[in-house]
Amino acid sequence: MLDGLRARSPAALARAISLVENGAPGFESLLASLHGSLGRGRRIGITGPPGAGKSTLIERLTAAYRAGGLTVGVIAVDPSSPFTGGALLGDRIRMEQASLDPGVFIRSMASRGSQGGMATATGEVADVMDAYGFDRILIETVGVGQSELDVAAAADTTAVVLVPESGDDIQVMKAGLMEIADVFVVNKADRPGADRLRQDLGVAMGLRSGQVYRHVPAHHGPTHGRTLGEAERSLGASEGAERAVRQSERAAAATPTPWEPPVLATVATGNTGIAELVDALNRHFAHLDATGTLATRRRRRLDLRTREVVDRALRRWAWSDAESRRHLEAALSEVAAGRVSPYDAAAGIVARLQRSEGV
Ligand SMILES: Nc1nc2c(ncn2[C@@H]2O[C@H](COP(=O)(O)OP(=O)(O)O)[C@@H](O)[C@H]2O)c(=O)[nH]1
Ligand SMILES: [Mg+2]
Repeated sequence: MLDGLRARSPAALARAISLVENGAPGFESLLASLHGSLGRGRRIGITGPPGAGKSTLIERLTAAYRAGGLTVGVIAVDPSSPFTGGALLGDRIRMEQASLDPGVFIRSMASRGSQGGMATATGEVADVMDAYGFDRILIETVGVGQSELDVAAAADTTAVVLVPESGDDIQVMKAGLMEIADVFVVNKADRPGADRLRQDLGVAMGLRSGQVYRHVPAHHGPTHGRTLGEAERSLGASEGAERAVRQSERAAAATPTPWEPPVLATVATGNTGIAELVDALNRHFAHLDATGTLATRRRRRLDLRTREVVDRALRRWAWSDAESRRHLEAALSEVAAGRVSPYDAAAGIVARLQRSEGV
């Protein structure tokens, strides 16, 4: 399989992705072998409510990247089954037009990954695509819950797609999408209310960056944007004002300019605003790179991945043990009868594992 991947065989890629997605025997050693080839591809999360036009945008983005000579891997994460979900079936039919091109590979992930969280499974499939050599890896998720936010967190750049239909802006604040957005896309800008939504998002972003600046010392006068109490504490009773200003200026120079998520308008079906979106994604990546945030994000990703692999190994170890399963079965009728709590039953199983392995 490794040879096939190195030879850039699409069939080997499809097999490798299935192996990883299903957590089939050997998938972890495959991923371990690929680790040295990672880091070329840029991972871009496209998230937002169902029907916002994420798939249509991805199709347009893919076409734009292909026109620029870049190859594209697409991962569509959808909790509904690809065989029953009508919308996803629609996606597939439209996406398959792109997949006739060998520079594009599209994979729908219906399962949450049998061996762990959806975010981990998605990240592992993205690794395979990265190692294979795709320049851009686009990950579509429906932005509705924590697991989707986790998937988005696994990307280098996250674009949040909204539409000028009822109350998306409010939904965004509630769902935590505001915090993860590097780029906002107001799609269906051909519909009424698009300008209003862009304005609202702009105002919300302004409020957010206001909070960011509150922690950056001001150049002229230390109290601007902060409470007097805070300013006094940071100044100290004996410090001269000039010295405080010099310190503020040094701190401001050392703080990289924060990224302000742009709010773009697109009409995915009309191919409008796509070049601007490509440009915004490029600018964000350049910003990540220049500020060292890219390395930080990727390091955090590897930290999470390593922890997840440990968790997975522990789960496998605990439940592959026949005694653990027997202990659980034996305890269950007591638990069901209300005589033993699940916590006591679990403690018994853990204690037995510790004894048996001499932990
Ligand atoms: N009017 C209009 N419709 C769009 C636009 N973008 C996508 N659509 C339509 O919206 C529907 C949902 O699009 P889809 O890409 O499947 O949304 P997803 O669920 O976010 O992936 C489809 O019927 C698209 O043709 C747009 O910019 N304007
Ligand atoms: Mg879709």
